[in-house]
Amino acid sequence: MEEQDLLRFDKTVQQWLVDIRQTLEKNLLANLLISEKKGRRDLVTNVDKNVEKILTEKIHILDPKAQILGEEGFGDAVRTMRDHVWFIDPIDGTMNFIKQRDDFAIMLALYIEGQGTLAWIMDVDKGIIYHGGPKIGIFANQQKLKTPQNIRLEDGLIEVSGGRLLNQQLKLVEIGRKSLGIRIIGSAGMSFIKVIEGKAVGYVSKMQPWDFAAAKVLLESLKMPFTTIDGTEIDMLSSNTVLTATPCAHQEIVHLELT
Ligand code: 2AM
Ligand code: CA
Ligand code: CA
Ligand code: CA
Repeated sequence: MEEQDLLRFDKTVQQWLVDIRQTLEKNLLANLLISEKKGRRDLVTNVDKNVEKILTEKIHILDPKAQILGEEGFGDAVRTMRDHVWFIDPIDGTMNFIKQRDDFAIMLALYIEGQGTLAWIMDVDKGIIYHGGPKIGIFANQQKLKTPQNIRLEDGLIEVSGGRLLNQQLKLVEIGRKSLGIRIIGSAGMSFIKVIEGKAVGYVSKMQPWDFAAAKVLLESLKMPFTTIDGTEIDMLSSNTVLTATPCAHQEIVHLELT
């Protein structure tokens, strides 16, 4: 895609997000319809579904030939990364959305021929959109972002997933011990934002493609390693234990020996 088309797509999607946020604000106190997916800790609301429906319809108009992979199933059964593939996580951090009304995100990404091309993560509560791509740079709203400082694991806070920690995953516990402290937000998107802003040294969690697709574009564009926890390449069409961190901390974590 030419730079002017990238910029046009970037601007268009940002405006969608601004509009959705405004609608959400107006209706936030209205009735939420909550249902269980795989259990009482895995919930979905009518807002998750509506946001995905709206975004899917808009993408169909903006980019008619694209395939869409969305968490709530309004897109396509995507089996190949050829051509244009969009990823949608309509509400990331649904539990936070339900219980706190903050620390949740809306995430979108566009991959072309398997290459991360454009991405958006909106911190809905703060109204900040982290967006861009390798060709146009990465921004927090209008502000251009730089690569975070390359600090060591020992010198930073590590973001992890609460579910994995409760399962007492050994490597996670060890990573936590080596760091300055563990942080759990309950939204993959919000944890990725901490890494993008250089407030956390890294983030590790098992996730689905819509959980990590946008962050992979943004963080790799900022020259941050983004791999599986073993340091191998991520498969965009299956779940992965994802590790992103400063280059220094990434090496430390990949080579961590369990004692
Ligand atoms: P979600 O809110 O979009 O489902 C903390 O729960 C983080 O892990 C959230 O970003 C959440 O995304 C994600 N997650 C991935 N799989 C999950 C699952 N099975 N149950 C709950 N959260 C999940
Ligand atoms: Ca979910
Ligand atoms: Ca998610
Ligand atoms: Ca979600």
